[in-house]
Amino acid sequence: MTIQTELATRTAAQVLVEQLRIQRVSRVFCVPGESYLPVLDALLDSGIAVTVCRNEGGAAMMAEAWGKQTGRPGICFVTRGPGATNGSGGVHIAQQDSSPLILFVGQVERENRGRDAFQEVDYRAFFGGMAKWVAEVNEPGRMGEMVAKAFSIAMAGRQGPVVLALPHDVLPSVSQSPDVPFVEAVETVPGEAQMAALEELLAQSRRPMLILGGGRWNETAYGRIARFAERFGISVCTSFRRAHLFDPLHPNYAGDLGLGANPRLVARVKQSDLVIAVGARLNELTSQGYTLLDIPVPQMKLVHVYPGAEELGRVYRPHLAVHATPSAFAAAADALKPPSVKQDVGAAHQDYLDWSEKALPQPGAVNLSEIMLWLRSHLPADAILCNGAGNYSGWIHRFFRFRRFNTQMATVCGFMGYGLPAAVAMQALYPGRKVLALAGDGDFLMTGQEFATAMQYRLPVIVLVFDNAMLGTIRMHQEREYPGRVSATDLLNPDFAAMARAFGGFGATVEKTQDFAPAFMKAEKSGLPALLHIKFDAEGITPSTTLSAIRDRARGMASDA
Ligand SMILES: Cc1ncc(C[n+]2csc(CCOP(=O)(O)OP(=O)(O)O)c2C)c(N)n1
Repeated sequence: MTIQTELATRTAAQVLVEQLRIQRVSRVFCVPGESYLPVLDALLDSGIAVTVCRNEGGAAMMAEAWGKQTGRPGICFVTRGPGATNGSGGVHIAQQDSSPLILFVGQVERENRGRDAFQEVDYRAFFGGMAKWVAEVNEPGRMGEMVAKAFSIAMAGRQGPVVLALPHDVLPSVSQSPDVPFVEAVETVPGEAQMAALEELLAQSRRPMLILGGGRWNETAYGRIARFAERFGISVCTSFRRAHLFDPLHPNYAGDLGLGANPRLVARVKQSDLVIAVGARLNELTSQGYTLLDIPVPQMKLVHVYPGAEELGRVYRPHLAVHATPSAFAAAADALKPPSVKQDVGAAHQDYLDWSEKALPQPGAVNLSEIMLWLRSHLPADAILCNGAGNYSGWIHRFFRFRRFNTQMATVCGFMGYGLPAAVAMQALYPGRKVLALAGDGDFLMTGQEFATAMQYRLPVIVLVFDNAMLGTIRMHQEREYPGRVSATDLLNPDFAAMARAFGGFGATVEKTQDFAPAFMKAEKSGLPALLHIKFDAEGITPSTTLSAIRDRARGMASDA
């Protein structure tokens, strides 16, 4: 058969899958549906691994995590209305976290569009405000072009999600679509004049501060930005859930901005005379509820380096706006000449060490800061920690140390249920590395069924479920605003360890701090997907305060009023 006849007899689904191969996709995540059977069939002979998940929410989170980690779109396939709506969480995460993701969704036959046909959804309306691009491939002959475009858009500038709908009748149709070559992400580099202006600003600054965040980093840029900070004597902090962008034990590290940030760090940033934000949007949590920098004109000089032009000036008026990827900026910063006098970064680093060094007391028999301290000394530096949302994550932020690039996998948008799917994706990506999922009790059961996916693919993730028998974060807000009035935040939990065992994995319960290390080592030794059910006292609601203290304070304030 000649190439010409092969091309002439391909279906649109085969073109799609060939395009994924050309884009060097090695794995896709899905929940199957009858709406896209031709794609599932084409995947069989493609050499692309398929991970079948238990819920589209989990599948889309896995794909998002893949994209966040690799910088190239994670790929997720879901069926029509039920699949697409279940999977929408992954699209929201990819948008807020700036991760490249392509969600392929089934769609009704073209001739039935608009009839409210079985499971029909208007995807442009549904995903319109979240995705960078939503389209339907209505011409089989344009499949290759559309898929390649999805890759370009998802990876360009500020990365994000793309949704491509696949009408049922298009997929098996013969397609004359030509293949499209491998798509590289577009780099934007800082101009010489901008770098000269930055050099000037640095020469004048006495209290400069780098804030690192966002996507479009790589290992090389990670090394370069550290050298830049070192050569210029600049303190460095990381934005919410991007702590892995700088080695916390580097003498220039000043700490992690986000939920539960060190007040001394917050004060230091507020008082700096030059903030250089690289890749960070300075979102609501990083900016401490938009209080760190004045809006629209910050109190200090702001150099904002960002890969998407539309972000520059959207919230903050920068003194110097640099439309560049963090990796291109880091390369250019390497070439800058440092001033003769370097600023002292020692005090800021000491503040960080003082804040995170030692475990704090906590009510009850389980101390989460001690567990974090044990993990940080026990785990290899390249271990990946994935988590969802909940107050338990405050102990990770404060006490764990992400010593390597891209080892923190958590959502900027605080999406519950993210930890396990992200861990499954990371373990599939890096079979030889240690991967942990950390979750609250509420958090875990949002996507806990993906433990079956870990079992199915023999992915030995270790899940830590921190169980305080409540939705602690919301309870904390409740006690603050409606003291003593507990509404919808108590949980009656299952025996999580038994649940893990029922799935075929390893499960153990931890009720005392000293039981954690042996249980963890047994979990490692099992070689199975494992779960440690850690029961701790609900009183210890954050690393630094208790529920009763919050309630008493709120009552005191109410009686003062
Ligand atoms: C998908 C989703 N639903 C709801 C919320 C709101 N929310 C944030 S934290 C939280 C409670 C988390 O409870 P748990 O997992 O038990 O952790 P804890 O706060 O007790 O440590 C809720 C409901 C959210 N962030 N994400």
